[in-house]
Amino acid sequence: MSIDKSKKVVFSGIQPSGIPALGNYIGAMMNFKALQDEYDCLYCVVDLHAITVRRDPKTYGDQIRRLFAIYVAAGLDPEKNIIFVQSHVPAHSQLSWILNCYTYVGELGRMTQFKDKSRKHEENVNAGLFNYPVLQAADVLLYGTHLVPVGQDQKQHLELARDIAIRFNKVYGKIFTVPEILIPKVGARIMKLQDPFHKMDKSEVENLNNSIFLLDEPDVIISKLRKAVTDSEAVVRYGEDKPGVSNLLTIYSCLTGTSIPDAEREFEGKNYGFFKNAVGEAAVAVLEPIQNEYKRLMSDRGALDAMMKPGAEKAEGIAKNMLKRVHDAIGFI
Ligand code: AQP
Repeated sequence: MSIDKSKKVVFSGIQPSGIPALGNYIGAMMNFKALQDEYDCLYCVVDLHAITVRRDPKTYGDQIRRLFAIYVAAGLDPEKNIIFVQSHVPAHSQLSWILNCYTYVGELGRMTQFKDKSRKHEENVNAGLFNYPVLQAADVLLYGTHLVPVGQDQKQHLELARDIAIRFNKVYGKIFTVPEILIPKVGARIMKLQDPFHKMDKSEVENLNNSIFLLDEPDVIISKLRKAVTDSEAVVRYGEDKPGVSNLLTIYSCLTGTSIPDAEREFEGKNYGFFKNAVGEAAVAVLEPIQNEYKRLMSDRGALDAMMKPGAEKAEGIAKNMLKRVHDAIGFI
């Protein structure tokens, strides 16, 4: 694919910081898939972002490959989309440095993810963690992106990316497209199964029953959903007073394409055991085919690595042009 000027451009990425969780799938990947026919889409394995936390060099390469394979297995077509690994395109780091000079320390210090992650990784509050949103701005702005499909937690970062683009354009003219943020109406924040007040993460380590990982075996998926926290009302209803049940209803609704009111009607008079089983079956029905395709792709690492090349080359071609425009605008010789 090359960028077709008549189509809008979509960019998004996921960190190879573990096996994606159901939250990543519902909040981000399902939208990636839905957009691929109508837009020119770039989907990135953001491996530079993920090194804000220490990674084991012996396993990091495979973690990156796994996420790439999951993208493809989940239905992102490498012919239709530009699917690539961030570190294969040096322009991301290069533009990131430049944009650092158009971003204020005060803005970065206000980012809630920086505050949360600084608490979570007290022993390694590195400058990369602080500058993370600037690299994200570079990712998006390099491709003239119109739309960025993300979950709710990324809204603040993308608002900053918009501010950086507007600020840069004010000085140098219309260099960057100011991107719109595309957050799903339902499923933008899937919560932990055992603690529905906090978002489900792929880097979950404290309690593995909190997250469903896309490569969990079907019996594990069913068992995690059976153990999900609910309440004592025994009525399948969506409401602020029912965070556990509402989270499960959201998962069911997104995975089956049933609206929340229809799902409530479907489970009227049914007990929580029945409801949780149905959510488990819906998750297995969606994830099992992805897992089978993933296994097939991972069985031939050579072919998988070769699949990464065209995406990186196409992305690099577009990114280099934008970087040149930025350099010219600034006055580099
Ligand atoms: N729980 C979620 N519900 C809906 N969308 C979510 N996203 C993440 N969690 C949820 C969206 O997934 C995309 C990729 O985000 P990421 O790579 O930052 O994933 P993560 O699971 O948040 O990352 P980690 O490594 O597990 O880090 P932390 O410690 O932050 O949890 C984004 O579009 C995101 O919105």
